[in-house]
Amino acid sequence: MFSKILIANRGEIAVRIIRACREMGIKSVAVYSEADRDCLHTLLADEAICIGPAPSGKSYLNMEQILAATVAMKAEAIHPGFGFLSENARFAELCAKCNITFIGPSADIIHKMGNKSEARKTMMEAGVPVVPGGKEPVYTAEEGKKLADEIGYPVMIKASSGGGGKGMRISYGPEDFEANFQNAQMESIKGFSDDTMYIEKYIEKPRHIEFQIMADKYGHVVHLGERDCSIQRRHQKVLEESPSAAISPELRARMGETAVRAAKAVGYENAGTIEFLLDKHKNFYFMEMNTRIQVEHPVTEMVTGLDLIKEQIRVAAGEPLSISQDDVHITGHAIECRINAENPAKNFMPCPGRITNVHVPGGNGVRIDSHIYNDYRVPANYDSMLLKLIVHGSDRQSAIAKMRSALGELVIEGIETNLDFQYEIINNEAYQKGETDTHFIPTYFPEYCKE
Ligand code: MV4
Repeated sequence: MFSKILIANRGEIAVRIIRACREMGIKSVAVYSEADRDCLHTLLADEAICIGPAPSGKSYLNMEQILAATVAMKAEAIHPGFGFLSENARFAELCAKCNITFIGPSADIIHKMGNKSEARKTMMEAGVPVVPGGKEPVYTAEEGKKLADEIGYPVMIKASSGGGGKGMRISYGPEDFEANFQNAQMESIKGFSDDTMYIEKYIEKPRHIEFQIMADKYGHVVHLGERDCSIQRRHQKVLEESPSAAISPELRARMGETAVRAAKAVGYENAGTIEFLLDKHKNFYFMEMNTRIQVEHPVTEMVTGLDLIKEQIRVAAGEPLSISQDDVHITGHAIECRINAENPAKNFMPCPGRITNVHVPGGNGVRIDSHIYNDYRVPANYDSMLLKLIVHGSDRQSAIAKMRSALGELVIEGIETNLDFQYEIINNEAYQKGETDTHFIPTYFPEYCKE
């Protein structure tokens, strides 16, 4: 086992990883930017080292600086968390070259899955159902239109390097295809320096269902059930839960087996997520694979009883998985609400500033993952997520009741947050009935979706 791990991240997830290290008897090293001297991860780690100025590009994304810090602090491994360098194949490669263990899959796999059209092709060849559409990428509107005419409208035009809805357009018919293709491709060239596009059938009002998988170095792969992440605003997840209200044990078994097959097809190692779209007829289609631990991993931890960060560290150190598929049991229901420093009344504009007072809920089945504290100043340089409130109940209804109660107790003063918006979602009748798809927020909260 490692004796020291450097955490190449900040905030809530860095704190989460420090705690896992401490429980495992592993020393933790925090890295921090000049804006994060007083951030909880900096204060909580066994050691901390400044890696540069506030802008991410000069600190949390500065590969050379982070590798130099790892060598200087004599850490044997780096946990990248999510965001920042977590899905950067070049960084994983550099770690390998420096003889530092990157806690995640190999650079090869990160690279392969980062290319969405290649991932799609790999999955098709492995017999994993993908959204109907082309097998090969396209580079011109002319090629794209030919394919779209074959698939049948509406179609989704997607950038191969895309993510977070960037470089993505719907085309409803041949008359609007070219303009949408050009716009999507231009966005992709600007954002990702890549003109590679692919075309899929447009799935109307799908659910976003993702399966957590975990794999070791010996070819063992397990799935840990699904998370329903359909409630999103502008491609940002707002609330996640496990299990999904839409999935029967039979469907879970089939989708889970598919997720395991997808992971095995690429020789996957460490934690990963297979994203599916689930249509109204309960057909499921592979969409993307995320090669990192995700923000919403706690809901899976609550219903499986596993610690995914510890498991990541163990398999990265060469230990076999601590569980087989038969040991995985989904118990009860978990929901996570992301509490962000943003103002719903002002188009969810980020609202950094000083937190004057925090009071967090507690009790049976209530978990808080956060880095905030009284008098903490939220810097403007980074993501606005402040706190994840996660509850675990015996079933969906009791988890909803627990979340409503916990949200009511949570107090964050001094800055604007989306706490009231989360409360409105939990109290929404359609939400309570489990009627959630990717259009949930625009459908029930149109006032929050004005441009
Ligand atoms: C789709 C889709 C419908 N059909 N692809 C949005 C982000 C990107 N990762 C993929 N996305 C979608 N792809 C096809 N063929 C609908 C979406 C989509 C969506 C997906 C998951 C969660 C929220 C969403 C909101 C709008 C659109």
